Amino acid sequence: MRRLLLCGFEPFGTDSVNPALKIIEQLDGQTLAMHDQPDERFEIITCRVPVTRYAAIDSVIEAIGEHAPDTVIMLGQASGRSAITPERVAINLDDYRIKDNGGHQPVDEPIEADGPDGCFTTLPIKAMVNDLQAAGLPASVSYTAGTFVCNHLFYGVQRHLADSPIRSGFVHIPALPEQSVDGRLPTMSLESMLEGVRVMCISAMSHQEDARIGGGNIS
Ligand code: PCA
Repeated sequence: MRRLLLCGFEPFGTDSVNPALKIIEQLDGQTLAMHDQPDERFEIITCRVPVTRYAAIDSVIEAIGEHAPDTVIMLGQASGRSAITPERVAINLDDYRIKDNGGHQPVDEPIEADGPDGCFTTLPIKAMVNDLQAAGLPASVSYTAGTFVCNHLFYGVQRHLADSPIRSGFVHIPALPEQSVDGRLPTMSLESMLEGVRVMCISAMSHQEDARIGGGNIS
């Protein structure tokens, strides 16, 4: 059976939960059917990722070696976002506003000395956003994954898989309602995010080519 590796970060900063971790815990071991091919199923395997520079990349590279997936989707929380946002690009820069869970706080350091400035996702992100929106879920392409550990992991995994047929990319998800009890952050329910991640997994496994849909930001 084909396999999709779904990676989710642990809690970090002042948060005691991370929706990414809750999602991978619930989807671990599930099988899903491809678009329009109910008989063809694939399995979701998962990887719990520490919010620590380099250790995060190592944990996903190890899981890729162990499970030989077709596709890798990495999930992280982006507090303040109100939609599910597949990321277009990772940049070769660590600039942390807070310490990671290992106590590191690099300022303006490259992730890979002499590595390329940026790496693009190899997931069909416009098709994924289209499928999310068709399912009634708020979604848009994001053109920055930030400069903290999510971008760091995204960059490291894209570099590791640069010459591989395995497709990979990163998706930021909003905070959970319980992370915004003062109502200051936009949130999304765990049920909606679970549905969204299922939709994205099926979409990524089903679309060999990305959809050609106009988009981008003007700002
Ligand atoms: N979000 C952080 C790191 C871990 C996570 O879930 C980020 O956006 O960099």
